[in-house]
Amino acid sequence: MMSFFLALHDFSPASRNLFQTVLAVQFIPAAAYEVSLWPLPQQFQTSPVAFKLSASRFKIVHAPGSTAGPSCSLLQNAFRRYFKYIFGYVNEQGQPRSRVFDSELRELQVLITSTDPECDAYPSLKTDESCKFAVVFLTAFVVVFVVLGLETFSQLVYEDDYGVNNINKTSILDYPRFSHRGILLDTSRHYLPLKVILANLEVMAMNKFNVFHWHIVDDSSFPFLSRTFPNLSQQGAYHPYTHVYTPVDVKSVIEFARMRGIRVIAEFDTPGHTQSWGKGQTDLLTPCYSGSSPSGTFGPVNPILNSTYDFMTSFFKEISSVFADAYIHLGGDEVDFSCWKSNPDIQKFMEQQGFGQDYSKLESYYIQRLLDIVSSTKKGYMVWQEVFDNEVKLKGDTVVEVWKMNMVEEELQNVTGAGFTTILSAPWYLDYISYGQDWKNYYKVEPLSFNGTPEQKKLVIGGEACLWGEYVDATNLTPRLWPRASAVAERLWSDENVKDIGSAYSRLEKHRCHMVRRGIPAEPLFVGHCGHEYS
Ligand code: CP6
Repeated sequence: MMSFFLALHDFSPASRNLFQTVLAVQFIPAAAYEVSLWPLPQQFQTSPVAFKLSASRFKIVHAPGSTAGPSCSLLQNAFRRYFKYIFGYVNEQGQPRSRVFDSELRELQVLITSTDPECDAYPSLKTDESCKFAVVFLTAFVVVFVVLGLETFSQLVYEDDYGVNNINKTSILDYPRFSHRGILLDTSRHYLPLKVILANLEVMAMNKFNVFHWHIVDDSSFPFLSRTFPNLSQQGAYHPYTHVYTPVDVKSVIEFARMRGIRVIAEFDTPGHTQSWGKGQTDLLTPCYSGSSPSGTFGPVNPILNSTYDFMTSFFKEISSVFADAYIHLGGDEVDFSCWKSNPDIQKFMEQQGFGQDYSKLESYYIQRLLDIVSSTKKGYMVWQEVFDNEVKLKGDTVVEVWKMNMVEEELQNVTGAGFTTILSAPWYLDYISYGQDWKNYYKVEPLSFNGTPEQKKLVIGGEACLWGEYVDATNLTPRLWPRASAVAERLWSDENVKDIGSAYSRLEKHRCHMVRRGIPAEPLFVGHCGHEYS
């Protein structure tokens, strides 16, 4: 058995967001052996020296002195998961227990250095992500970075020509470029079964995404089961029992995500995109008029009734306790003014308020009151860019999501110029499909290419790949999302200089095979085959 030099690093607060793996004594750069990692780590050195891994002897263990131990279920769970990923494919009869290798790696020791390892904590924006590993040692400040490090470790393991698992001497120091790396899934246009959501959270972890933006309700259906207003899903879901997310379902999504260092940010989009809300809550939506009488159809949330704000107060009180994240996404996009314009009571209100014919002022009036309601629940909020564009007064910690595809750079410049943090989703609408390799367009995006001071650039905290649900359900979601979203994952994780398309292609092709081998139906990039197919 091989002995390892353990490089222990003190993690000062400034370098908290690193993880590091040190595999061995000395580094031999410019490896002949071609490893394939996705997303590419910040610092990484490998050598042709390889060690064997045996399923019967290799163990992931807690290092002596680690501040986390076997009672940390998040870590135990991750150890088990990654052990299975590494050895799950080995034909057990093919590896007799007595076989001994010249150089063998028997342990990966996991060392947590923080006095508070945050084992039961819910991940937050401020959670630093970094881990450091040497094949033998995986060091991180708090436990969630170990999960990221284990993923990287597992990607380093490869099967040699004899079907034996190997890992090369490698040293990695890693941390993300952006702290908000999200995927938006839409469960309103089509209901997504729980197991599809969980499976995709697992793939998100493989790609080091850390935010699940859950666009949970919209015009089409209201699958969220509210305890306070059960009629919303009773009337507004596609089916009141089979097509809803119960409080227990939501809890299980949040816990499954937490185990993987992923935050769950729920979006309850108002005042537009709310047709389904109206089915179970009378007087919430604005009655539209044709001429002087109601037409029987409804528009956005009715902003002129006190009952609307009473409802929102109770509703968001519940939401703020069901969803653990410090942020709620409040939507605010694409409000259609035609119904408001048709309604005589709204016209009267516009006059009283002195809004003239500017219905964006009415929208702002509503959003302003809603924001005050949500602030009183002690949550922060995220909004789509229109809310900022309409000059609504926002709390300083508001996150503005830039989604419109025109004038993206100007928008980033304006939002950050006003001092707000922002995330970018405009270039990453994965529901848009076309012939060919569109992942390259996602990959080439440089989120900081707008005109702005260094302070402004710091306000761009990340981005999201969006998969809107109009043409997507459980049958096609996973292959449509992966590996196309993986391109976004590397853009948000790796250094800005990591942009060589050729290198990305060959690594992403292997990463896609990696996902397929783990049971994920990720679609191919182009012609070719996966190495595991013939085994
Ligand atoms: N649903 C909601 C949508 C979209 C938005 N909000 C959307 C708009 C344009 C495109 C894709 C999606 N389907 N609620 C906009 C944020 Cl191209």
